[in-house]
Amino acid sequence: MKQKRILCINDISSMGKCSLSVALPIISSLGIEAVVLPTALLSAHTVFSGYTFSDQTEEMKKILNHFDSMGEKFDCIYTGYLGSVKQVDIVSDFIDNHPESIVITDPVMGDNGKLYSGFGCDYPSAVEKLCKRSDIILPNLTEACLLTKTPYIAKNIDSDYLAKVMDGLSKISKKSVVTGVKEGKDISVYIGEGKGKYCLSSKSPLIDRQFHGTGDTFASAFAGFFTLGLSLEQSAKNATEFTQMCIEHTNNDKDSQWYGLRFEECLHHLYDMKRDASNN
Ligand code: PXL
Repeated sequence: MKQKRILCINDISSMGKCSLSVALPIISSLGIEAVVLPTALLSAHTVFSGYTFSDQTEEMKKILNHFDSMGEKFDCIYTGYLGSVKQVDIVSDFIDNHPESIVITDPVMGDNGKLYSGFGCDYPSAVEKLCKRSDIILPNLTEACLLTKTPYIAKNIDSDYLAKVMDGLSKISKKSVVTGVKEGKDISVYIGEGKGKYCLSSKSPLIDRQFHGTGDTFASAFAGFFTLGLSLEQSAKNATEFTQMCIEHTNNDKDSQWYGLRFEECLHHLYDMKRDASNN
């Protein structure tokens, strides 16, 4: 079978595992070629104070033009952290010229009800334009609220509130997978596939500790499984299970807090999940 190929558009943070340093190993572990397009080079992710930031907008244009001059095609275009409105436009134009690709967008822009530092208040509406070009979007609840202009609620989410958010997302993208929905002592993932059509994908006990890079881990695993041909539901389940394993493993290490998930020691589970999928 021809090897699948994903174009991963995301930043590279030297320290604090997230973005490309998570996407590359996860996608490669699934046997997929990961072609990486860095949007920015940071010394550490933006939750560390004093991080350095080198914007790669000009380089991105040159790299994408080079790919196009070679006639390169991608099974999937998976986007994460984009540094600016301008970058969103560059990526949107590239997507418009590549209708053959599945487009999976993780609209990385915030967590815990807040925009990440470095993004202006015009950023969510630019990301909305990108989401409208996507087959599937993978927001956390904060990002879902920013996209749908719904006030963020941190916990005890009820069904009316959830219906409002999911219906709002259905106007932006055909399919969405929303992570980080806190319901009582649990944390859930929901799948939306049109107005009034949403369902619970998974519910796990909430570990009340902040882990960095969980969204990137989930999105990378999801993009990988979906590109391999698994259904939306199964891709979301596998990505959740893998992320959960990484969280539990990291939770045993009290010093790991801001340095991201200890996903490296869990990568072999991806191989098992892929094998189980092909045996079914
Ligand atoms: O994990 C999301 C993410 C990606 N990239 C950068 C970040 C963050 C979250 O803080 O700062 C640079």
